Parts: sequence; structure tokens; C-alpha cells
Amino acid sequence: MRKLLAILCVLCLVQPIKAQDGLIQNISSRKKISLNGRWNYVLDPYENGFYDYRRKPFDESNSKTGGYYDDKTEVDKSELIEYNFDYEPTLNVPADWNSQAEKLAFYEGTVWYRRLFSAKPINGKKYLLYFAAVNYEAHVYLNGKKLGIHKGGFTPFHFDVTDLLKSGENSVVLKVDNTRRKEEVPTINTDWWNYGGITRDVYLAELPDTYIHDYKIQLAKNNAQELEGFVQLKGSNKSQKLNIQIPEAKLNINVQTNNNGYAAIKIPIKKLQYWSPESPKLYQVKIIANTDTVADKIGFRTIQTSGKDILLNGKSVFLRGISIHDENPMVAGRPRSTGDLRMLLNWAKELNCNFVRLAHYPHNEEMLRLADEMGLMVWAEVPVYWTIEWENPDTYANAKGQLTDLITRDKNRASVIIWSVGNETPLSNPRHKFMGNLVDVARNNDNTRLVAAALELHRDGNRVIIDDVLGAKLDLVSFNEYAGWYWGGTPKEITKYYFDIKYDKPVVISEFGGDALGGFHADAETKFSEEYQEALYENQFKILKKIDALRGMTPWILVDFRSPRRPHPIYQNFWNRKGLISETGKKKKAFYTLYNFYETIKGLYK
Ligand code: GCB
Repeated sequence: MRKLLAILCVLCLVQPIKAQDGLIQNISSRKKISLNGRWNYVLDPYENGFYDYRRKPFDESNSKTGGYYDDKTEVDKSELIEYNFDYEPTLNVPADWNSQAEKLAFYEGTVWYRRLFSAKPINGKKYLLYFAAVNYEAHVYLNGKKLGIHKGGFTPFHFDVTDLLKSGENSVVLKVDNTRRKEEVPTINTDWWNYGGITRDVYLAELPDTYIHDYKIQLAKNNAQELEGFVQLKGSNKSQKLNIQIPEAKLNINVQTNNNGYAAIKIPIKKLQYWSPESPKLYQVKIIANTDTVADKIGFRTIQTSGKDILLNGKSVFLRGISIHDENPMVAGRPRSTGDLRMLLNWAKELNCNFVRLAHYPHNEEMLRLADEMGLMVWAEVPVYWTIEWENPDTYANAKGQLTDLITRDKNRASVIIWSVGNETPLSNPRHKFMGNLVDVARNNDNTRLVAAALELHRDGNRVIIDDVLGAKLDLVSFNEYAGWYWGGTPKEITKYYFDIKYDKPVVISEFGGDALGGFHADAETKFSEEYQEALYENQFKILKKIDALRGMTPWILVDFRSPRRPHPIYQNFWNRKGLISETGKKKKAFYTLYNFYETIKGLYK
């Protein structure tokens, strides 16, 4: 017994404290205060505020003090403290740090953030400190006490701070580290900027002791006649009678949660207006418990495949898409507001799209809510990108966690029709196993949506071959195809290619494209000119149209985006120029080429 206790103690010491057990649903509708705004920061490339001079973490020492998270100032003149948040500069939250100070533009490492806020905790209430995203590793402290660690730059996390929150002034401190590491997700090599910092909203939410923690209300798998889902309560009073209302659809049902706070939901429907890009109908849904009420706006639609077709609400659709990064080119950084996100989706609308690929990681929850409202179908993805450590169990656990959190967060969004488990991953048995397992995770978490991945191709002469065993487990055939840019010569030379696709499933091309520097004009053979990009798109349509099962595409990409892999001083200057819109927001010629192509497609799929 003693031995067991000793082992448990050691495990407690080495196991990082994890954030929440299961994400809370719909944070935006909860009673909360925003902790956005200006946070003081200390730049700490040597992680001085975390380790002592023997490289031992202060927060693992007996006293657990000594780190910057103590947020101390000298009380007498002989005291030595080598930092002082009060006099440090500030960073805006939400936003990345790279776009806020020249010295941070290329910075990768540790930055400490501190925010003071006042609170008035009420007895009997529960308080959650919620972060919508922090890139990449966050150690979070409240009033000098460690709440836990979160890894992964694009998914939310939260901590129950009920016991630590003080009446009056509170100090929240984060150690944020965006160092790239081989075993992480994403791994060290990506074609996007490694923006560090508290990049999305921060909230302190006040909840009743027993609250509605999670819920799902969607149409049952391929069944437009029934709503299905669940409600999960958390707290001390788990067994309750719940009332679920969708007044506009004249639905009102009562269910009883079990001793674990869980209630399954099945609601037969008489009449419902289904969600679609043409008519993005959202219903007010209310879940009322004795102790808590949550309201949401939810759309209902079915999505499935049948042979070569993708069926939305039972009707064949063509996914007129575009890929998008979570970046606002105008500030050369992560979007900072709903306005920034709306700008990106408005551009997609102007391009004649009904579909967006939110590459290559989970975007802001608000982006999905906007897509719901604006009528854009969504491909949502996790950063299993290029050369992940396929055989590392921690890497797999991390990827699985990010996928699970993404699905948990966005499962009520009608706009999301596809979960993507990764992008351009090289073939090998360990990779098939890793990604195959992720496909199962996606399906087990949500059986109502399609599962995809952006695959790679290989070539034999003019034959472009898509033959990847993972394809057997996926609902769509999707691949990145760079004829006319990375291979295949100039745009006029690519029309000779044809596709040999092993799977008889709908084909949605996840990427094609080429760079053009906005405003640079030359002939169609000159790389980086708008004319080259335009010709490339025109001839891509010629070869892609030969694919009988072609049911969609998300060319690469809506807007130019920052990338450390793109240093060419004239054409790139650390921008990937494959955008159809330049970094100043100007539409390039190929924007209109794609617009016109989608106009012709519209007529075919009504
Ligand atoms: C790809 C990647 C994407 C890159 C793009 C490019 O295949 O999926 O992340 O940015 O190619 O521009 O090379």
C-alpha cells in the first residue's frame, strides 16, 4: 500500500496538471466578464521566471514560489526582485505578440503575461477562467497558484477557479511558450507563421453550482425527421428535470437527467426549415434546468455522400470553396475581432463560395458561428500537418485531444459538414495507423458529419495517381495538387494531365494554386505575375473538369499569408503569395477567374 502511495505521489509530481475535463459548451452565452484588453508582459528567452539557476522549475520546489507568477513588487528597499509587471509594456489580448512589437516579429520562446482584475465572487457560484486559444504551451497561475498547463495553440481550455478567486484584486499570470518542437502538433515545420500569445478571448465566467456543461442538438444521422443529442449537467445537483424549447419550430420537450447529470435527447420533427447556404436558417434553442438556462442559435441540416455525390438535405451539391488561414493580412497577424473574421468570410462570399476550408487548425469559434449565420459550409481541420511523429504516443494523444476539443466545441454548428484529420502527410504504416485512429475518433465523437483529410498524390507520366490506403476510411477523396506551380511546367503545359483515382467517392480538391505578387503584371509564363496565376487557374479547371466525381474544391488560398518559408526579397518578403487577394486586400486577376468558374458550376448543381 505504501509503495502504491509512493508511486502515486511521484506520478502526481511528474504529471503536468491538465486543464478541464471536457470543454464547456457555448461560452459566449454565459454570464461572464471579459479579461481582454491590455496585459503587461515580460520577455523571457531564458525562462528565468520559470526555472532557478539549476534549471529546476520554481513551481516544483517545496515552497512553489520564486517564479514570475508570484507577481511581486518590492516591499522594502533591500529586497531583490528582478522583474516588475507594473512597469512592463503591454500587449493587446486577443492578438498574437508578433504583430505588436518589432522585437517580437520573429520571436519564438517564452513571454509572461499578467492581468489584474477585480472580482466579487458570490458564495455558491462556480467560476471558470476560460481561454479561447493560446499558442502554444500555456502555464496558468491565479494569485500565485498554478491552475495547470495547456498545450495546443488553437483550441479552448478552462480552469475551475472557484476556490482561488478573491474578492477584490486578482492577478492572473500566464507563461506562454511558442517554441516549435518535433513531437508537438503541429510539428516544427509548417508553411504559416508561428504566431505566439493569447490569440483569442479570455473570460471569467460565473455559473450556478450545477450548470449545463455540454449539449448537442442536431439532426440524427441522415434523418431529417428527428433531432438527436444530449445534455450534460455538472455540479452537485445532477438529477434534474430539463425543458428544451425551440419555440419557432413549436418544439417543447421535457427530459430527466440521470445521476451522472446526463440526458439523451430524441425529438421527432413535424416541420422544420433546414439550414443551407442559400437559406441559413438558425433557430433559437433554449435548454432550461432548475438551476441554469442556456440559449443558442442552431441550424439543422443533413449531410451525407451517395456514390459520387455529396447530399445536403438530400440534394446534390457542389462545394464552391476556398481555403482560409486564421490571419488578417492588414495587421499581418491573427484576427483580433469579429470584424476581422467577417471580412474574411465576406471575401469568400464575394468570390461566389458556398464553402470554406478553415485550414490547417481549428479557427475561432466565432468564425464558425459567423459561417452558420452567413451561410457557408465549413471544412474544419486539426494541425496534423506534414511530418508529425507518427510513432510517438504522446503526439497521438495530443492530436486526439485537439480533434476531440474541436468536435466538442463546434458540434452544434450546422455550417460544419467535414472534420479533417490532417494535411499532406507522407505515406507509411505508422502514419496510416495514427490517422486511421483519428478517423475513428472523429466518427465516434460525431456520426453526423463527413470525415476527410487532404492527401498527397504521385505521378506516372501524365497520370496523376491518388492511391492512399487512408482513402478507404474517408468519406471524400481530397488531395493537394500543384500542377503548374511545383511541378508540371507552366500553366499552358498542364492540360495533358489526367487523374487516376482509386476510390469511387466524391472528389473535393483540397488545394491547387500558385503565387502572384499583387500588382505585378507580365505574360502568363512569368512566375509570380498575376497573369501566370490567372492562366494556372484557367487550365486547372480544364483538367479538374475531367474528374467525373468532382464535387468541390478549395483552391489555395483566399488571401496572401505570412510564412517564414518564403523569403524571396522581391516577390515574397515572408509572404506566401498564393492568395487570390493581396496582403493589402486587393483582388488579383485569378479572383475573377475562380468567381466565373463558380458561376458556371452554379447552373449545374441547383
Ligand atoms: C500545401 C500546404 C499548404 C502550403 C501550400 C503551399 O500543400 O498544404 O499549407 O501553404 O502547399 O503554398 O506550398
